[in-house]
Amino acid sequence: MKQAQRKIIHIDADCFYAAVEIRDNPKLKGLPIAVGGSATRRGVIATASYEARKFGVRSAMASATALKRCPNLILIPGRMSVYHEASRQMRDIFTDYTDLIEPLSLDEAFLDVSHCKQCKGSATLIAQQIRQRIAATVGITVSAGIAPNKFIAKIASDWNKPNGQYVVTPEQINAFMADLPVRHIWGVGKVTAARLEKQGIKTCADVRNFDIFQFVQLFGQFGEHIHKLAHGIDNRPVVSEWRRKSVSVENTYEQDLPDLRSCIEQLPALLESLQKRMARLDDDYRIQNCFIKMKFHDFSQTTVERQNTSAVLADLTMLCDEAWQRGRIPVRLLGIGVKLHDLTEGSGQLELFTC
Ligand code: TTP
Repeated sequence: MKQAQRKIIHIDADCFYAAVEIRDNPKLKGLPIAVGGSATRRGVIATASYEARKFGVRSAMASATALKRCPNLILIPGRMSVYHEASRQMRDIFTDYTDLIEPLSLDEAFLDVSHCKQCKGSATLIAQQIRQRIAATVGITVSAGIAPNKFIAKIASDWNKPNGQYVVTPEQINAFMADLPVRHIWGVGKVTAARLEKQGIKTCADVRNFDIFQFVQLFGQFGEHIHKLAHGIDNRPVVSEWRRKSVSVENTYEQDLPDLRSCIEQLPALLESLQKRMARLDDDYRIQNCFIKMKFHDFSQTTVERQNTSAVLADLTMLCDEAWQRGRIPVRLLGIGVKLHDLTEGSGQLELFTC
């Protein structure tokens, strides 16, 4: 049976740590900066701004070498907790489009948007929107590759870096792959590239001159892997290890909701948005209970959560009443949500005990 065409987006932030530092200290903009350990303590560079890269400063280089190449380099110690927060904000945006998210590192992830309904289902437009939202919310730029599989999407995200995106449609795969140097194939390092070159193989088009049996003879099982990827074939799914704990929606009102009745009047609209989000969950989730969040005019905030409640109007109304009684002043924000039980959790352990 023919597999349905997948739509994969690979998102990769541009000089991630350095971009976060520039965001938090705009005076650094346009200057050669790097995040890394001190040269006097044999530190290494984690990443460098594009201005520093012009001098040959690279990730994993000794900071002492980097300073030799670029004497005006501004070396900044890393702030991991800030990078983690930026990463979390990015992921929050991804989850608005799909739950099939496979993070590769703090600043990089695959998204399978094959079933995403936003932007009329166009992966190109979804990527554009995600990039705009990250720029507006996180304050850094990211690049994206859009393709029918992970392998090509990852290569494509580098094509228009920084702050750009590149699309490879199914029809364009052949042409896109032909000129691609074999070193771009995942798993092909310097040694394999040299071995391939000995056989006169420099590009994916050269690989395609061989049939798969010849290739397996020459390079063993790895040859099959190279041969498939050189044809742009990669059926690896996006594996999302991350599972949701809750789903929620909220709204900040232009004008405060003055009393309990006006809060209750907002519940049906919120419930409708929540149900839309819940419809995107897979079958392995069960609702544990329901909660409501209320932020009052004076910015104080309360959350009410009760066991055995569900995403139905009657339960929400009861929770809303309870939340309101805690403040009894106008409300600026109202949110509702459900806590989830994940049936896949602990399934590995079960297998250990079942014969
Ligand atoms: P990368 O995505 O490899 O690179 P980058 O985001 O800095 O730049 P580019 O625009 O070329 O993608 O790495 C992401 C972050 O991971 C990077 O900002 C710093 C960190 N990192 C290290 O700490 N050590 C390393 O050797 C590398 C490669 C990255």
